[in-house]
Amino acid sequence: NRRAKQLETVTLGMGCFWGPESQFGQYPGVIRTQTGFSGGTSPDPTYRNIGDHTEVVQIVFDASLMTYEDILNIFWDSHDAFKDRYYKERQYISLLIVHSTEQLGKAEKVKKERENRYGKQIKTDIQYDLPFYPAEDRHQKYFLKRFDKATASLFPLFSDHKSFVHSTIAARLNGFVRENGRLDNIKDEISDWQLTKEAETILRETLRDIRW
Ligand code: MHO
Repeated sequence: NRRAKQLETVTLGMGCFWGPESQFGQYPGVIRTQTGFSGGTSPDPTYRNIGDHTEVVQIVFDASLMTYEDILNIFWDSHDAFKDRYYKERQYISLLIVHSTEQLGKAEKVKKERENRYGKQIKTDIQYDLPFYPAEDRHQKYFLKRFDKATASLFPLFSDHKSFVHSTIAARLNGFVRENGRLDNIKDEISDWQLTKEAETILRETLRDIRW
């Protein structure tokens, strides 16, 4: 795989962050996913002390495989951004953090196209490059961690919990356990991940253990 990667970050609030982390984890253009909090002003947000922040998923994607517009369309297709009010103040609002003026321009354009298509105003709160605070470990790769055996065999492949969370493998499997993504596609990708033979064997066994 000699293609030059073009890494870009996107930060999305679309309800409880467990779901979107799993959903976006399936796409071959997605390199890494992480849950967290953003969009507010209160210092050091946590799940129990979220203040005026919103649950978000932060995604690093490869723009040579998937465009920012693709991500925006998946984002707006996958939650109701036409509502004025959301359950629990700002915790579950529709939020888009843009990380560059280029992203802002594209976001405005896609938003307008969709508003014309649906004849309704999109209420997504669009903010410029606000800080992202990672959520607690237990909220990272939440659905994958429901599979005790799979998690136990994957953990030793990583030096620490953070590198597990940041891995493409964990992102894909966290999608896969929720029926996001296909087993064949993941198997095809495994050789791109430059794993050791041992790690590859563990991963193939883990895949066999989960979902069925
Ligand atoms: N426990 C909540 C949502 C969790 S999400 C991390 C529920 O299932 O209603 O906000």
